[in-house]
Amino acid sequence: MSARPAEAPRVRACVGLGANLGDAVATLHDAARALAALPGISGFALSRFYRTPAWGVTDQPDFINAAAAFETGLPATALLETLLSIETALGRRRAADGSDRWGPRTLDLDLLLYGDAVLALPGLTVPHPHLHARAFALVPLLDVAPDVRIPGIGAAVEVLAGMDRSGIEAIP
Ligand code: A4P
Ligand code: MG
Repeated sequence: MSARPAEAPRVRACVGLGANLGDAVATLHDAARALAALPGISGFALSRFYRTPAWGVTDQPDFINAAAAFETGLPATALLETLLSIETALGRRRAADGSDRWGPRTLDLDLLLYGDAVLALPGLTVPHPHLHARAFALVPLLDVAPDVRIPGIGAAVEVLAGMDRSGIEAIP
């Protein structure tokens, strides 16, 4: 019998997409295409696109936000590296001193969930630390993963039910 390499376990990953500089809608479409084209991805789903008021640092343009869900065999750390390289390829530039935290950006890709994993690694926290506090992330997430649970928190749909989602509008 020939030995076959063990297949990596497949996990449903959920990624948040956001942008508020340049042609944000076009950039999010490009980012979604790049995600869907990753090797070994299956079951790719993309949410509607939403216009959302800026959260955190509010004195900046509205964002466009979306979410994607897919099955992958990539480990979470490799997936995050891939997300960061897609951000860079599509024009994201970061301030070296981190002074642009929560500020305007050409593209932000956040690993919201990686199956039911809870990770606290250098440079990678999953679930994304603010997911449960951000309607702009939860609304699109529920388009692609209506049954999803946030480990340690609960069903995403119930978390969103208690939140203010005013100003978040799907783009026709
Ligand atoms: N990092 C750790 N865990 C993760 C994860 N789960 N996903 C690290 C992605 N990155 C993760 O990120 C800084 C570092 O976080 C990364 O290098 C990675 O190693 P960043 O994208 O450079 O910094 P940031 O995005 O400015 O900071 P942060 O805290 O990630 O900001 P957020 O949470 O991304 O928020 N309002 C609206 N309406 N819509 C938005 O999309 N986005 C932000 C940015 C603020 N307000 C917004 C929106
Ligand atoms: Mg980020």
